[in-house]
Amino acid sequence: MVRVAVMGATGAVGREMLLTLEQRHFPYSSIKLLASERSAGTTLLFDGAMRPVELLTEKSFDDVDIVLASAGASVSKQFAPIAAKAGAVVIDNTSAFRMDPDVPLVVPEVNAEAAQGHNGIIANPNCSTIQMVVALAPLHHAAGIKRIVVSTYQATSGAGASAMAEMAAQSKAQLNGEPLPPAKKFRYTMAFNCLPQIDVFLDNGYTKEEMKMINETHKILDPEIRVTATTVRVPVFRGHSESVNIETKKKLTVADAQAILAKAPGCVVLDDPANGIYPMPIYAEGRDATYIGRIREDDTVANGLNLWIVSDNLRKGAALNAVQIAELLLERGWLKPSAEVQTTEG
Ligand code: 25A
Ligand code: L14
Repeated sequence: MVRVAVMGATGAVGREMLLTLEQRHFPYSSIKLLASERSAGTTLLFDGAMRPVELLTEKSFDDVDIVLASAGASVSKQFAPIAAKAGAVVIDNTSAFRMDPDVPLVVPEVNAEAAQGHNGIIANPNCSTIQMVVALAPLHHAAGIKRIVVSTYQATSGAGASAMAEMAAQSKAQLNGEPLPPAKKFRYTMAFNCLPQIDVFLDNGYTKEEMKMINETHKILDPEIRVTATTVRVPVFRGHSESVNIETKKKLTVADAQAILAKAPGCVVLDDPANGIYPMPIYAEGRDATYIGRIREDDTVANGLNLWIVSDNLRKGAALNAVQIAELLLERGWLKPSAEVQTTEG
């Protein structure tokens, strides 16, 4: 039994973390809901009881074993090291530590072993990266992926609860023929639009979201794979979709890829185009799997495949992956930092 804290418990991801812990009967002995002064003093329903939301402070972690963090990168940068120093393991859902060489970046279906080497902080990858590597790792192990070209169709919930509310209000106004509320969370109107920008632009012309997909795929799966990405926000509340083109060293037929993915952990093949069967965000919403369909050969290169990959960004893309990492630490006895294990044993 472990003592759990959720940092950013009132946000879109924090709420999904609580729901996921409850649904999976996570063996907690106590639970702490942490947020900013905006929501400290309110309550949230968790596992059959109303629980108080507490203000996050440096003293929040003294009686905590596992922290699930999703209060933004700046909050994690400030508080994750404090929590780790207090003896907790932080599973951090923000971008703060993902590319830190001392911090494992973990998708349990793909690189569970990496979690063992933690020093008190484990990073949860970006939502778009997670669903892509869950689907591509089994194909990479079978045939060696050389190159990935991905375009994403990302839901607004990735930008938080207020971003979802902004799109809803704009949609309602548009359909009622009223003036649209101004864009705040997004740079332009999100309703009935697509925005080819997620996060800020970098010097190389890519957005930060695009570079996260590239760099994180290298860290989790294989630094040798060449990856290029275009990330686009679409007017969907929940569920990211991805059009993915891969080139492999060995030939994979459509049937090969379907058979490999049908057996792969966390993957569900929905690929029967004749009967209109393919993954969609409205189907993935609230579910745990990564759904793969529209698998077809790309005959413009030697060994090319196209795939359509969909998953719930708040679920496998964030909360579920974090809870799975926590379950992994418990199952394997990896709660202690690896440095401490070495000191005590050697
Ligand atoms: O993923 P998000 O949505 O971006 O959330 C990030 C998380 O990080 C926390 C934050 O807590 C949130 O839990 N966080 C951010 N900075 C932090 C810090 N410095 C921090 N935690 C600790 N230290 P929070 O306490 O800041 O925010 C919780 C409430 O405050 C609202 N809010 C956010 N920004 C605001 C603001 N209020 C005023 N001004 C701002 N600038 C925040 O709104 C929340 O109520 P919201 O966007 O999260 O939700 C708006 C309404 O929607 C409800 N709601 C939220 N999620 C869901 C939901 N309803 C149904 N389902 C959901 N999944 C909220 O209850 C609210 O009514
Ligand atoms: O890096 O706005 O985990 O949809 C994931 C969601 C970055 C922002 C991350 C979004 C975030 C992104």
